[in-house]
Amino acid sequence: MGFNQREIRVLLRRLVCFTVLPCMWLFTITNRAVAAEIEPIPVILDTDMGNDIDDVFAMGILHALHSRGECKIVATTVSKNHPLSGPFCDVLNTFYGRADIPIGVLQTGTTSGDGPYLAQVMKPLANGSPAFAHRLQTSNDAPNAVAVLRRGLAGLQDASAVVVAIGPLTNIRDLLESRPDEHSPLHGRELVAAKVRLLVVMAGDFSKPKAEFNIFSDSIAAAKVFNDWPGDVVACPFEMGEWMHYPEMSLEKDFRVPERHPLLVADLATFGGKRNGFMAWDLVAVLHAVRPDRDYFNMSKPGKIDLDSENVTRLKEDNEGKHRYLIPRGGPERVREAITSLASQPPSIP
Ligand SMILES: [Ca+2]
Repeated sequence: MGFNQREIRVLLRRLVCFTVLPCMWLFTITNRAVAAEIEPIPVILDTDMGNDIDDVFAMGILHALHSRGECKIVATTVSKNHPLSGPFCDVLNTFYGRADIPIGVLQTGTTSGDGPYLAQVMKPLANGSPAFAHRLQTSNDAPNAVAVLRRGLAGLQDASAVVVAIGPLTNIRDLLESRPDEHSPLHGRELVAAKVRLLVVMAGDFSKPKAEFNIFSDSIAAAKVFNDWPGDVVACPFEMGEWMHYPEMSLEKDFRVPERHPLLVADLATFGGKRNGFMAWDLVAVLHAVRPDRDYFNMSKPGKIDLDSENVTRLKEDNEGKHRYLIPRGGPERVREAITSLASQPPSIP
């Protein structure tokens, strides 16, 4: 039995309609779904680099997540007004192959001490050359942190950014109160409402009535942020660092390349070789900021975080509230493996 030309055309048309087109449609939506899933999260890190060692490793983790395509570091801002805090961030950005990430520094912060490792890491070698490559020589040459925050946010898609603050909340408060400028016609709070989908802060202590460093170092700023931030806030409180220690074994065994590693030099300067690991507050905050949906942690009920007269943080539960805080979930092994693998991941340029 044969087909005439008209019958062949009808058969071909049906073949295209019922097989080829559905396959193309399925291929397109599958590709879109995959693309949406792997779109890197734009992240802004605000750090008091120089006060504690965990900021150093948290920044290392963030760069590892950037290298893996999970996030894109849009800007680094510094909430510690020390001349070497900005250059130290430049060292880490450069070490990980991203010297072009903008760095902003506040000029009148509440913590300005030398800290344990800034001078040691930035100390030149015996021949006078820098131990680690960097361009920024002093924080005084860096632009103001709020200008960098505003410029970074203004260039992002709406509701896309995650801001992670791992120091006193001075810059974050100043961002909220910032006025329209050449970067955006929006007031700071409007700009945040438009661009930021999540603020993660290492702040507070919900397990005992105790004032935590990032809160009491600038409690006015902290209160302002908890009262006025327009979107969702997740706090990584002090007790998460008690639960999650960065283990000594990782420092000894995981860092193989290159020979001089700024994370290890900073760790050595901090502990003088007597390594016992350290509380990983800021590492937990950064991990949650980029991977909020991995069930690493339990979450409190929603509510509103307030400070009392002693700067103790408390969450008043409210189903409509936008604040939550992280709670340990079982044993620390799974999170410990994630943070040690990421912190020791060799630098690479994606
Ligand atoms: Ca910190």
